[in-house]
Amino acid sequence: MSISRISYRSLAIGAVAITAASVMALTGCSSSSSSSTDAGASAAASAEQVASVITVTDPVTRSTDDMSPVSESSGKLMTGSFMTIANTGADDVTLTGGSSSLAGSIEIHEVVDGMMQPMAGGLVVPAGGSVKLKMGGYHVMLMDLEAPLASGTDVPITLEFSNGEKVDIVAPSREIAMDDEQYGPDSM
Ligand SMILES: [Cu+2]
Repeated sequence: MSISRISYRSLAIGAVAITAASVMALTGCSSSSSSSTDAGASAAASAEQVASVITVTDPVTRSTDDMSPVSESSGKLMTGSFMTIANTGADDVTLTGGSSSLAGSIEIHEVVDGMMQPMAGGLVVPAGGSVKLKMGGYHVMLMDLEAPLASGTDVPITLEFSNGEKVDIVAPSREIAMDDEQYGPDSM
């Protein structure tokens, strides 16, 4: 059993106890019910927090050009975002999807035999390990771009993980060759 599960359980018990106290205060004639309600609300908010085990480094997005793939259904451009995702937790965590204000939707892709395809089960980030997303490998696919993506654009992305964690990143766009394995800040 992990430490985080123990703390969740104790938080949940605390929230129940405070809720009961609030009900008693409301049903009685006490004038201090407002402070009890505030305590219950903050305890509930704490119980909803997710232990943070995911870190994302060196995010970057490929700016679009005439090599960029186009959605057959919508006719809109798509492009990939690349980064390194690390998991400091004791359990594997899966990148399941995400969203971006610049894209209609987001998919998690892998490249098999030179063809990219969605990963139905998401991308597993192993406990205590990391996964590098890169050209020709795993990537976050920004589907149905609202507009062509010029180099130097800040691309906001929210990544969603199987442990309930949501990570907001900015993956600035830059020109990346289709066969470029070097895309990090050091190679600019
Ligand atoms: Cu893709």
